Amino acid sequence: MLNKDHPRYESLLLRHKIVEAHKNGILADSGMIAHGRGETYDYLIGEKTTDNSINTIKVSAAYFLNAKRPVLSVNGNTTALVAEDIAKLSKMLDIPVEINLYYRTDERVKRIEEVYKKLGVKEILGTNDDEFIDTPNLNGPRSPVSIDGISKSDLIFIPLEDGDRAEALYNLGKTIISVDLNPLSRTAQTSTVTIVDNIVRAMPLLIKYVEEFEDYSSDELTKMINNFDNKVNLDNSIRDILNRFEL
Ligand code: PTJ
Repeated sequence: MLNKDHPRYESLLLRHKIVEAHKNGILADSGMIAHGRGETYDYLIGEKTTDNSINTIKVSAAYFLNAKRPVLSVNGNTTALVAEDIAKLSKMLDIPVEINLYYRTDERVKRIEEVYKKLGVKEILGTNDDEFIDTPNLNGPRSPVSIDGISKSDLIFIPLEDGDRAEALYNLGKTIISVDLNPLSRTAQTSTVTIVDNIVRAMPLLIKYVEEFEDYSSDELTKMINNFDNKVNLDNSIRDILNRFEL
């Protein structure tokens, strides 16, 4: 039983979600380790969304609204923590959710599919009955993607993963928006836009800014996008961590 007065209640609540998702066959065993890594970086950034990340989330909203075929790629950790927000964004923008797992088993795919079905997501791709195609220049379990989803998309949202997928998709000319508390990860370093924040804080803000910018013209959105530089964003994120060590 979680005590709401506990000074680290929020953090314990997230751990509880992670443990429950593991028991329910949604989270990979390694998902627990990945969560712990995320917690460490969250501690270093002060467990709050920085001003720099608010700007990055605004730019991400502009990218989503300007894209033709965005896809929300989900794994076990994302589903454990923010399935409701993913479903909300999918419905708001009328875009698919695609299941793409590193530790892929038919059983886990089925469990994750059930979560999004229950939340009313219309188009769930990457399921066991989908048609797949390999991502060029990418080996491993994340390479096969849905022919109707990631393969044809122009923007892919890839939260909470590290590896070579972001780079392989970026090299195909796609816009990659990642969420990763570790600004030094390969995914963070090779994305078009990297939101260095906890996904549980970033998702509600992303939804808020998508709603807020819905009536912006394409020119206004493009201006926001053109003023953004991910290298500067990542440098700022690292500086935010370093500043916390100044005595
Ligand atoms: O569900 P599967 O089979 O696809 O497996 C998913 C995991 C997460 C196990 C797999 O992709 C993996 O091993 O990922 P990594 O290499 O541990 O990378 C996960 C990244 O997400 C790390 O850089 C963490 O810092 C980051 N991260 C973890 N939790 C959060 C986070 N970033 C933002 N918010 C979080 N809550």
